[in-house]
Amino acid sequence: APRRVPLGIQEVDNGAILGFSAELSEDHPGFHDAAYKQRRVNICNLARSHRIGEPIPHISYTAEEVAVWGSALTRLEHLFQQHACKEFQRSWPLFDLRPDAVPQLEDLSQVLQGTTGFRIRPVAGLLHPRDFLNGLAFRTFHSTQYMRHSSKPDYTPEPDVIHEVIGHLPMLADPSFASLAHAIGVASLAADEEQLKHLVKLYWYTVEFGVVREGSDVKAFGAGILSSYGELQHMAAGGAEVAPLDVWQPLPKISYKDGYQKRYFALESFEAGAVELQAYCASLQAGLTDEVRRCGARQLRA
Ligand code: H2B
Ligand code: FE
Repeated sequence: APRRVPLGIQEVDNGAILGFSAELSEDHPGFHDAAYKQRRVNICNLARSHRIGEPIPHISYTAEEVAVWGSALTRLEHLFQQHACKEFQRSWPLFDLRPDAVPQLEDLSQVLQGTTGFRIRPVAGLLHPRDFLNGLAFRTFHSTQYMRHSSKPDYTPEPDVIHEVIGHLPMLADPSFASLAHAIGVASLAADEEQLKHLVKLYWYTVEFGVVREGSDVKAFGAGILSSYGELQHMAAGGAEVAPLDVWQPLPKISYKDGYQKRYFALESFEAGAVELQAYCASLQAGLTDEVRRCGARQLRA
């Protein structure tokens, strides 16, 4: 059957969870912790039963979870002034994040709606890439609500509430960045499987691991950098190559497990990045700009 293109966020499935969900894999830091796994099941069930339009369920975080949150926040915050891009720093105070309490997604969603109109929808784990990107088309960010395992406070093999809130939300509150994320989302609606693979890479090397030029400096805007103390230091220390992003060129394979990135892709600005992404996205709409589309397809095959 042909794939049904969702017409609204209600038609985007939030139940297709990849990899981890509540059943953790053997190499997950919480694999041997039965209480942690039960906690995950409970929080995941809340996400599964959430309906669009309802408030996001309130979670009472435990003292242990608050401690993990607080230490991540405190350590990261010290690095932002020097290494986070100016858009991130401008949005940061809006969310009023404090080390002594894990913020509630419902409150954060309200803040976000007042800036770029993006809203948060809770999700049980790593969502299927097509559904995740489709959500962005409707200005919806799917966010997990559980905390990483306390034995590895600096590491998580999957998205958790620290990654989503500290890494993603400040950027989504920025109008230029929000339009870039929205452009990727809209393109995903029309994308076939091959095009989707490229979009997932574009998302990965911008929204997750992107850097942006500010004069002669390179600053982080990707959530995977900004929510990881180790990755941010790695980037700040010039530990990786920095290449310009060309949306038409094939991008390296994504790995969730190879440690820090070996190469970052840099935007000249979010405005320029959004324009290029929109051109690529337009080329995915069959018949719209044949010339551009052929040129894009040729480059992607090369
Ligand atoms: N799911 C969740 N819950 N958070 C993410 O940040 C996320 C996701 N990112 N699914 C997506 C996939 C991304 O890595 C790309 C589109 O695959
Ligand atoms: Fe992410």
